[in-house]
Amino acid sequence: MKIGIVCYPTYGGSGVLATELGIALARNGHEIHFITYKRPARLTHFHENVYFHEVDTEQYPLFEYTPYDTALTSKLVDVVQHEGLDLLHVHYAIPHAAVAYMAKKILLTQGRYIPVVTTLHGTDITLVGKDKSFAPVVEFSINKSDGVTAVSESLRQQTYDTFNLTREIEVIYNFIDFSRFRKSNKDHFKKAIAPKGERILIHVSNFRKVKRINDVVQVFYRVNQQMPSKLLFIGDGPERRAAEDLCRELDIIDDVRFLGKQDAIEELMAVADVFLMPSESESFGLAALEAMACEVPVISTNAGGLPEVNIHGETGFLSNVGDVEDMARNAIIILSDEEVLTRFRENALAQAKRFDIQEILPKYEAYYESILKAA
Ligand code: GMT
Repeated sequence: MKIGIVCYPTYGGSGVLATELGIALARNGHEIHFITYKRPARLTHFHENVYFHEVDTEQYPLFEYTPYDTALTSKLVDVVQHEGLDLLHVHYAIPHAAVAYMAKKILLTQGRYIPVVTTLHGTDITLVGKDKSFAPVVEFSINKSDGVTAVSESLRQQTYDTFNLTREIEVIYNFIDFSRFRKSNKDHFKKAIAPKGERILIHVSNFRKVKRINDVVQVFYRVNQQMPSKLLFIGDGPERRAAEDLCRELDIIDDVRFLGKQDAIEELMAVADVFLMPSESESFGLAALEAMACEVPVISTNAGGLPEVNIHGETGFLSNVGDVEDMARNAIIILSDEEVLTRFRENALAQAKRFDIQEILPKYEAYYESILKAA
Protein backbone atom coordinates (compact mmCIF):
# COMPACT_ATOMS: atom_id res chain seq x y z
CA MET A 1 0.00 0.00 0.00
CA LYS A 2 1.01 3.62 -0.47
CA ILE A 3 0.15 5.37 2.76
CA GLY A 4 0.34 9.04 3.74
CA ILE A 5 0.97 9.59 7.45
CA VAL A 6 0.15 12.94 9.04
CA CYS A 7 1.38 13.57 12.57
CA TYR A 8 3.00 16.04 14.94
CA PRO A 9 6.73 15.67 14.36
CA THR A 10 7.73 16.52 17.93
CA TYR A 11 8.60 14.35 20.91
CA GLY A 12 4.92 13.68 21.90
CA GLY A 13 3.65 10.12 22.04
CA SER A 14 1.34 10.46 19.04
CA GLY A 15 4.19 11.58 16.77
CA VAL A 16 6.50 8.88 18.12
CA LEU A 17 3.87 6.21 17.54
CA ALA A 18 3.03 7.47 14.04
CA THR A 19 6.70 7.57 13.04
CA GLU A 20 7.50 4.10 14.40
CA LEU A 21 4.39 2.77 12.68
CA GLY A 22 5.42 4.29 9.35
CA ILE A 23 8.95 2.91 9.58
CA ALA A 24 7.65 -0.57 10.47
CA LEU A 25 5.13 -0.50 7.60
CA ALA A 26 7.91 0.52 5.22
CA ARG A 27 10.00 -2.43 6.42
CA ASN A 28 7.04 -4.63 5.54
CA GLY A 29 7.15 -3.35 1.97
CA HIS A 30 4.61 -0.52 2.07
CA GLU A 31 5.49 2.92 0.69
CA ILE A 32 5.19 5.54 3.41
CA HIS A 33 4.89 9.31 2.97
CA PHE A 34 5.18 11.43 6.11
CA ILE A 35 3.50 14.79 5.64
CA THR A 36 4.15 17.37 8.36
CA TYR A 37 5.89 20.68 9.07
CA LYS A 38 9.21 19.24 10.27
CA ARG A 39 11.07 15.94 10.00
CA PRO A 40 9.57 13.67 12.70
CA ALA A 41 11.96 13.43 15.67
CA ARG A 42 12.17 9.65 15.45
CA LEU A 43 12.83 9.65 11.70
CA THR A 44 16.57 9.80 12.17
CA HIS A 45 17.87 7.59 9.36
CA PHE A 46 17.28 6.83 5.73
CA HIS A 47 14.76 4.04 5.22
CA GLU A 48 13.92 2.43 1.94
CA ASN A 49 10.26 3.20 1.06
CA VAL A 50 10.04 6.20 3.39
CA TYR A 51 9.48 9.72 2.07
CA PHE A 52 9.08 13.00 3.91
CA HIS A 53 7.07 15.94 2.55
CA GLU A 54 7.58 19.16 4.47
CA VAL A 55 4.60 21.46 4.69
CA ASP A 56 5.80 24.97 4.05
CA THR A 57 3.75 27.74 5.55
CA GLU A 58 3.90 31.06 3.80
CA GLN A 59 4.54 34.04 6.09
CA TYR A 60 2.50 37.12 5.21
CA PRO A 61 2.18 40.34 7.23
CA LEU A 62 -1.61 40.01 7.31
CA PHE A 63 -1.41 36.69 9.14
CA GLU A 64 -1.06 36.97 12.86
CA TYR A 65 -1.31 33.16 12.86
CA THR A 66 0.01 31.29 9.83
CA PRO A 67 -2.84 29.15 8.40
CA TYR A 68 -1.15 25.76 8.80
CA ASP A 69 -4.41 23.86 8.19
CA THR A 70 -4.72 25.38 4.72
CA ALA A 71 -1.08 24.69 3.86
CA LEU A 72 -1.37 21.09 5.09
CA THR A 73 -4.58 20.54 3.11
CA SER A 74 -2.92 21.74 -0.07
CA LYS A 75 0.09 19.53 0.58
CA LEU A 76 -2.14 16.50 1.14
CA VAL A 77 -3.96 17.11 -2.13
CA ASP A 78 -0.62 17.43 -3.90
CA VAL A 79 0.97 14.32 -2.37
CA VAL A 80 -2.11 12.12 -2.85
CA GLN A 81 -2.26 13.15 -6.53
CA HIS A 82 1.40 12.96 -7.41
CA GLU A 83 2.49 10.01 -5.31
CA GLY A 84 -0.68 8.03 -6.01
CA LEU A 85 -1.48 7.32 -2.35
CA ASP A 86 -4.05 4.66 -1.46
CA LEU A 87 -4.89 5.93 2.01
CA LEU A 88 -4.25 8.73 4.49
CA HIS A 89 -3.63 7.87 8.13
CA VAL A 90 -3.84 10.93 10.35
CA HIS A 91 -2.66 10.88 13.95
CA TYR A 92 -4.25 13.22 16.51
CA ALA A 93 -7.66 14.53 15.54
CA ILE A 94 -6.85 18.24 15.80
CA PRO A 95 -6.50 19.57 13.17
CA HIS A 96 -5.48 16.53 11.14
CA ALA A 97 -8.86 14.80 10.84
CA ALA A 98 -10.56 18.00 9.67
CA VAL A 99 -7.74 18.80 7.27
CA ALA A 100 -7.89 15.31 5.79
CA TYR A 101 -11.65 15.70 5.31
CA MET A 102 -11.10 18.91 3.40
CA ALA A 103 -8.38 17.31 1.24
CA LYS A 104 -10.70 14.38 0.57
CA LYS A 105 -13.45 16.74 -0.61
CA ILE A 106 -11.08 18.63 -2.91
CA LEU A 107 -9.79 15.40 -4.40
CA LEU A 108 -13.37 14.22 -4.94
CA THR A 109 -13.97 17.19 -7.23
CA GLN A 110 -11.18 15.70 -9.35
CA GLY A 111 -12.80 12.27 -9.32
CA ARG A 112 -10.34 10.83 -6.79
CA TYR A 113 -11.50 9.12 -3.56
CA ILE A 114 -8.91 8.94 -0.78
CA PRO A 115 -9.95 7.00 2.33
CA VAL A 116 -8.94 8.55 5.67
CA VAL A 117 -8.12 6.70 8.88
CA THR A 118 -7.95 8.83 12.04
CA THR A 119 -6.14 7.62 15.15
CA LEU A 120 -7.17 9.26 18.41
CA HIS A 121 -4.29 9.53 20.84
CA GLY A 122 -5.64 11.06 24.02
CA THR A 123 -5.53 14.76 24.66
CA ASP A 124 -7.13 15.33 21.24
CA ILE A 125 -10.23 13.96 23.00
CA THR A 126 -9.73 14.21 26.75
CA LEU A 127 -8.31 17.72 27.09
CA VAL A 128 -8.21 19.79 23.94
CA GLY A 129 -10.81 18.01 21.84
CA LYS A 130 -13.72 18.47 24.17
CA ASP A 131 -13.03 22.18 24.60
CA LYS A 132 -15.87 24.21 23.06
CA SER A 133 -13.48 25.87 20.65
CA PHE A 134 -12.71 22.54 18.95
CA ALA A 135 -15.49 20.06 19.83
CA PRO A 136 -17.88 20.53 16.85
CA VAL A 137 -15.03 20.14 14.36
CA VAL A 138 -13.57 17.13 16.19
CA GLU A 139 -16.96 15.38 16.32
CA PHE A 140 -17.71 16.14 12.66
CA SER A 141 -14.32 15.04 11.36
CA ILE A 142 -14.30 11.81 13.39
CA ASN A 143 -17.70 10.97 11.94
CA LYS A 144 -16.45 11.77 8.44
CA SER A 145 -13.32 9.59 8.68
CA ASP A 146 -13.51 6.27 6.84
CA GLY A 147 -11.99 4.54 9.85
CA VAL A 148 -11.24 5.57 13.43
CA THR A 149 -8.92 3.91 15.90
CA ALA A 150 -8.16 4.67 19.54
CA VAL A 151 -5.08 3.58 21.46
CA SER A 152 -6.95 2.05 24.42
CA GLU A 153 -10.39 0.83 25.50
CA SER A 154 -10.50 3.71 27.94
CA LEU A 155 -9.97 6.28 25.19
CA ARG A 156 -12.58 4.62 22.99
CA GLN A 157 -15.11 4.84 25.83
CA GLN A 158 -14.23 8.43 26.67
CA THR A 159 -14.66 9.37 23.00
CA TYR A 160 -18.12 7.79 22.91
CA ASP A 161 -19.00 9.52 26.19
CA THR A 162 -17.82 12.92 24.95
CA PHE A 163 -19.14 13.07 21.38
CA ASN A 164 -22.18 12.11 19.45
CA LEU A 165 -20.60 9.52 17.18
CA THR A 166 -21.98 7.57 14.29
CA ARG A 167 -18.69 5.74 13.70
CA GLU A 168 -17.35 2.52 15.19
CA ILE A 169 -14.00 3.00 16.90
CA GLU A 170 -11.49 0.18 16.70
CA VAL A 171 -8.98 -0.18 19.54
CA ILE A 172 -5.43 -0.73 18.34
CA TYR A 173 -3.02 -0.41 21.23
CA ASN A 174 0.29 1.44 21.25
CA PHE A 175 3.17 -0.90 20.49
CA ILE A 176 6.84 -1.37 21.25
CA ASP A 177 9.76 -2.33 19.04
CA PHE A 178 11.90 -4.81 20.97
CA SER A 179 14.76 -4.52 18.50
CA ARG A 180 15.31 -1.10 20.09
CA PHE A 181 13.67 -1.19 23.53
CA ARG A 182 15.25 -3.96 25.57
CA LYS A 183 17.41 -4.06 28.64
CA SER A 184 21.08 -3.63 27.82
CA ASN A 185 24.15 -3.46 29.97
CA LYS A 186 24.92 0.17 30.72
CA ASP A 187 26.92 -0.28 33.90
CA HIS A 188 29.18 2.64 33.05
CA PHE A 189 26.12 4.94 32.94
CA LYS A 190 24.84 3.46 36.16
CA LYS A 191 28.15 4.13 37.90
CA ALA A 192 28.16 7.71 36.68
CA ILE A 193 24.61 8.37 37.85
CA ALA A 194 24.56 6.32 41.03
CA PRO A 195 28.20 5.79 42.09
CA LYS A 196 27.27 4.26 45.45
CA GLY A 197 24.75 1.83 44.00
CA GLU A 198 21.77 4.05 44.81
CA ARG A 199 18.36 3.07 43.39
CA ILE A 200 17.48 4.97 40.20
CA LEU A 201 13.98 6.32 39.55
CA ILE A 202 13.14 7.79 36.16
CA HIS A 203 10.49 9.98 34.54
CA VAL A 204 10.13 10.72 30.83
CA SER A 205 7.60 13.17 29.43
CA ASN A 206 7.00 16.53 27.80
CA PHE A 207 6.55 18.18 31.23
CA ARG A 208 3.05 19.39 30.56
CA LYS A 209 0.60 20.04 33.41
CA VAL A 210 -1.22 16.77 32.73
CA LYS A 211 1.97 14.87 33.69
CA ARG A 212 1.94 16.26 37.26
CA ILE A 213 5.71 16.66 37.42
CA ASN A 214 5.60 17.97 40.97
CA ASP A 215 4.12 14.63 42.03
CA VAL A 216 7.19 12.94 40.56
CA VAL A 217 9.32 15.14 42.83
CA GLN A 218 7.09 14.51 45.86
CA VAL A 219 7.19 10.74 45.37
CA PHE A 220 10.95 10.78 44.94
CA TYR A 221 11.37 12.99 48.02
CA ARG A 222 9.60 10.35 50.13
CA VAL A 223 11.57 7.46 48.63
CA ASN A 224 14.82 9.38 49.04
CA GLN A 225 14.16 9.77 52.77
CA GLN A 226 13.95 5.98 53.10
CA MET A 227 16.82 4.82 50.87
CA PRO A 228 19.79 6.19 48.93
CA SER A 229 18.36 7.03 45.51
CA LYS A 230 18.63 9.19 42.41
CA LEU A 231 15.99 10.62 40.10
CA LEU A 232 16.41 11.13 36.35
CA PHE A 233 14.12 13.55 34.55
CA ILE A 234 14.12 13.09 30.76
CA GLY A 235 12.36 15.59 28.49
CA ASP A 236 11.47 19.23 28.77
CA GLY A 237 8.43 21.45 28.83
CA PRO A 238 6.48 24.13 30.67
CA GLU A 239 6.52 22.55 34.14
CA ARG A 240 10.23 21.91 34.35
CA ARG A 241 11.15 25.14 36.10
CA ALA A 242 8.61 24.58 38.88
CA ALA A 243 9.90 21.04 39.39
CA GLU A 244 13.49 22.30 39.65
CA ASP A 245 12.40 24.90 42.20
CA LEU A 246 10.60 22.25 44.23
CA CYS A 247 13.70 20.01 44.24
CA ARG A 248 15.72 22.93 45.65
CA GLU A 249 13.05 23.73 48.22
CA LEU A 250 12.99 20.09 49.39
CA ASP A 251 16.81 20.03 49.36
CA ILE A 252 17.02 16.98 47.07
CA ILE A 253 18.46 18.73 44.02
CA ASP A 254 21.83 16.95 44.39
CA ASP A 255 20.06 13.63 43.87
CA VAL A 256 18.05 14.79 40.85
CA ARG A 257 19.29 15.18 37.29
CA PHE A 258 17.35 17.02 34.62
CA LEU A 259 18.77 15.61 31.40
CA GLY A 260 16.49 17.42 28.95
CA LYS A 261 15.36 15.92 25.66
CA GLN A 262 17.15 12.70 24.78
CA ASP A 263 17.00 10.43 21.76
CA ALA A 264 18.42 7.22 23.21
CA ILE A 265 15.74 6.80 25.89
CA GLU A 266 16.34 3.04 25.99
CA GLU A 267 19.92 3.56 27.23
CA LEU A 268 18.62 5.54 30.19
CA MET A 269 15.81 3.10 30.87
CA ALA A 270 18.49 0.40 31.04
CA VAL A 271 19.85 1.82 34.29
CA ALA A 272 16.50 2.55 35.97
CA ASP A 273 14.84 0.58 38.76
CA VAL A 274 11.40 2.22 38.72
CA PHE A 275 9.51 4.43 36.25
CA LEU A 276 7.22 7.14 37.67
CA MET A 277 4.08 8.23 35.79
CA PRO A 278 1.74 10.19 38.08
CA SER A 279 -0.33 11.60 35.17
CA GLU A 280 -3.69 13.21 35.65
CA SER A 281 -4.88 11.68 32.40
CA GLU A 282 -3.18 9.22 30.07
CA SER A 283 -4.88 7.43 27.20
CA PHE A 284 -2.27 4.66 27.15
CA GLY A 285 1.13 5.73 28.50
CA LEU A 286 3.61 4.87 25.76
CA ALA A 287 6.57 5.96 27.92
CA ALA A 288 5.49 3.45 30.59
CA LEU A 289 5.43 0.70 27.96
CA GLU A 290 8.93 1.70 26.82
CA ALA A 291 10.07 1.38 30.44
CA MET A 292 8.43 -2.04 30.85
CA ALA A 293 10.07 -3.31 27.67
CA CYS A 294 13.39 -2.41 29.32
CA GLU A 295 12.32 -4.37 32.44
CA VAL A 296 11.51 -1.32 34.54
CA PRO A 297 8.42 -1.61 36.81
CA VAL A 298 5.96 1.28 36.74
CA ILE A 299 4.49 3.36 39.55
CA SER A 300 1.57 5.18 37.99
CA THR A 301 -1.87 6.57 38.58
CA ASN A 302 -4.98 4.64 37.60
CA ALA A 303 -6.02 7.36 35.13
CA GLY A 304 -7.40 6.59 31.66
CA GLY A 305 -5.84 3.62 29.91
CA LEU A 306 -3.00 3.09 32.41
CA PRO A 307 -4.69 0.06 34.05
CA GLU A 308 -4.73 -1.60 30.62
CA VAL A 309 -0.94 -1.33 30.51
CA ASN A 310 0.35 -1.40 34.08
CA ILE A 311 -1.04 -4.34 36.08
CA HIS A 312 -1.46 -3.49 39.76
CA GLY A 313 0.74 -5.65 41.99
CA GLU A 314 2.42 -7.36 39.03
CA THR A 315 4.17 -4.97 36.69
CA GLY A 316 4.03 -2.07 39.14
CA PHE A 317 1.31 -0.33 41.12
CA LEU A 318 -1.60 2.01 40.44
CA SER A 319 -2.69 4.84 42.75
CA ASN A 320 -5.30 7.57 42.65
CA VAL A 321 -4.24 10.80 40.96
CA GLY A 322 -2.35 12.97 43.45
CA ASP A 323 -1.85 10.26 46.08
CA VAL A 324 1.92 10.71 46.36
CA GLU A 325 2.04 8.90 49.73
CA ASP A 326 0.64 5.73 48.16
CA MET A 327 2.91 6.00 45.12
CA ALA A 328 5.97 6.43 47.36
CA ARG A 329 4.92 3.47 49.55
CA ASN A 330 4.54 1.30 46.45
CA ALA A 331 7.89 2.37 45.02
CA ILE A 332 9.55 1.52 48.34
CA ILE A 333 7.95 -1.96 48.32
CA ILE A 334 9.53 -2.66 44.93
CA LEU A 335 12.87 -1.02 45.63
CA SER A 336 13.64 -2.39 49.07
CA ASP A 337 13.84 -6.06 48.16
CA GLU A 338 16.00 -7.39 45.33
CA GLU A 339 13.77 -10.45 44.81
CA VAL A 340 10.62 -8.34 44.61
CA LEU A 341 12.31 -6.00 42.14
CA THR A 342 13.39 -8.94 39.98
CA ARG A 343 9.85 -10.36 39.99
CA PHE A 344 8.36 -7.01 38.97
CA ARG A 345 11.00 -6.60 36.28
CA GLU A 346 10.13 -10.01 34.79
CA ASN A 347 6.39 -9.30 34.92
CA ALA A 348 6.89 -5.90 33.29
CA LEU A 349 8.77 -7.48 30.40
CA ALA A 350 6.13 -10.23 29.97
CA GLN A 351 3.34 -7.64 29.89
CA ALA A 352 5.27 -5.43 27.41
CA LYS A 353 5.50 -8.41 25.06
CA ARG A 354 1.70 -8.26 24.63
CA PHE A 355 2.28 -4.96 22.84
CA ASP A 356 5.11 -6.16 20.61
CA ILE A 357 5.07 -4.35 17.27
CA GLN A 358 5.03 -7.77 15.58
CA GLU A 359 1.57 -8.33 17.12
CA ILE A 360 0.16 -4.85 16.58
CA LEU A 361 1.44 -4.04 13.07
CA PRO A 362 -0.71 -6.74 11.38
CA LYS A 363 -3.74 -5.22 13.12
CA TYR A 364 -3.10 -1.87 11.40
CA GLU A 365 -2.50 -3.61 8.07
CA ALA A 366 -5.73 -5.60 8.39
CA TYR A 367 -7.58 -2.44 9.37
CA TYR A 368 -6.27 -0.54 6.31
CA GLU A 369 -7.29 -3.47 4.08
CA SER A 370 -10.82 -3.42 5.49
CA ILE A 371 -11.12 0.33 4.94
CA LEU A 372 -9.84 0.09 1.35
CA LYS A 373 -12.27 -2.74 0.68
CA ALA A 374 -15.20 -0.73 1.98
CA ALA A 375 -14.21 2.47 0.10
O1 GMT B 1 1.38 12.43 26.55
C1 GMT B 1 1.63 13.38 25.84
O2 GMT B 1 1.73 14.51 26.29
C2 GMT B 1 1.83 13.23 24.38
C3 GMT B 1 0.57 12.71 23.78
C4 GMT B 1 0.44 13.09 22.35
O3 GMT B 1 -0.66 13.45 22.05
O4 GMT B 1 1.37 13.06 21.56
O5 GMT B 1 0.51 11.32 24.01
C5 GMT B 1 -0.73 10.68 23.88
O6 GMT B 1 -0.56 9.70 22.87
C6 GMT B 1 0.31 8.62 23.21
C7 GMT B 1 0.44 7.70 22.00
O7 GMT B 1 -0.78 7.17 21.61
C8 GMT B 1 -0.25 7.88 24.43
O8 GMT B 1 0.56 6.79 24.78
C9 GMT B 1 -0.31 8.90 25.61
O9 GMT B 1 -0.87 8.24 26.73
C10 GMT B 1 -1.18 10.07 25.21
N1 GMT B 1 -1.12 11.10 26.27
C11 GMT B 1 -2.18 11.43 27.00
O10 GMT B 1 -3.27 10.90 26.91
C12 GMT B 1 -1.94 12.49 28.02
